Amino acid sequence: QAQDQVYRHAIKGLLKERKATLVAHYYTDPAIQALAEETNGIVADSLEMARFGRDCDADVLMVAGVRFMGETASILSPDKTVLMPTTEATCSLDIACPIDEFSAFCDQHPDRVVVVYANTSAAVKARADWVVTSSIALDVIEHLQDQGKKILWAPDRHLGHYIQHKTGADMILWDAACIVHEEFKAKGLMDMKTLYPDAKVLAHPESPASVLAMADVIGSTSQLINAAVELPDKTFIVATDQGIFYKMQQQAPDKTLIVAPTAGNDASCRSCASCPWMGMNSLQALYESLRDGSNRIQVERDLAAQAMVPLQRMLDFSR
Ligand code: CIZ
Ligand code: SF4
Repeated sequence: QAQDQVYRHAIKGLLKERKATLVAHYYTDPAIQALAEETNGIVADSLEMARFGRDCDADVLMVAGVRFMGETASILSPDKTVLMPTTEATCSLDIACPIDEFSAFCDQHPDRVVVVYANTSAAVKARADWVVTSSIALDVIEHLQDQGKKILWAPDRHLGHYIQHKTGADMILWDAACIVHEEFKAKGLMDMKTLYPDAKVLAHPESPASVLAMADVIGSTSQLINAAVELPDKTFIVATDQGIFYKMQQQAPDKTLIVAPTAGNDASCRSCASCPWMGMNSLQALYESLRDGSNRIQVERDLAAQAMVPLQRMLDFSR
């Protein structure tokens, strides 16, 4: 705790000195989210992180999150130095969608518009027609559906399935999942609802269909936070990474927030609603990266230019 105070103080000094802005995801350590807020940075979902990073006036962006978020920042802000507390923080969706296999899959379906989730490598984005985040995925697919397009969706199959179910769009799905959301269990949720009969269920669409079927609100991180604030209910069971509770409780201080159950017992719970890669963003790692200018993220120029096309489409669409 005392050590944390030392890091917090040192990080604040270095952010000023380096003209750096801290951009943190909702799933990172609350201590890092608080620092971002106290230093005119931002705590946000991946779409807002990208936009804020691009538009803010800083020489250095310190991106606390997972690797694709640093890559996106680098692509959108070529004139800023992008650092991360760690370059080891990846994502099970990114891992499960390697560019060679993905590109071959796209080649097999030349008649389809390629839509990829933001949680992918720069190379996968460069192969796509559209990039989307969970906050705008439904709107983009509806827009493409209105134009009569057939869609190839990657990588999250739960989110893809949810959108397909909701819109009836013609979609084929890549087969990958988020190790955190995949662990939420309908059976456990059922039991929890009998314990809290008045609670409303808020779920991220990366959760399995059986969990989504029990949800009162399905949405991206920012949409779930808004729901907790705006709905009149007092108690919410929340199926997404626990990191979100920092911001959700701050915005909805009078609400009771409960983490949705993961696998039935601790032994079989791999992530327990807490992303191991997001968890690598420690105060110490952040401090050292900022002090040394280490863990710089740079996307090669030609690749960045290609990935920029579907990213720009996303940003223009969401405006
Ligand atoms: O699960 C993730 O990594 C999310 C929700 C990313 C995002 O879009 O903010
Ligand atoms: Fe990837 Fe899931 Fe972690 Fe988000 S929470 S970074 S989707 S593994």
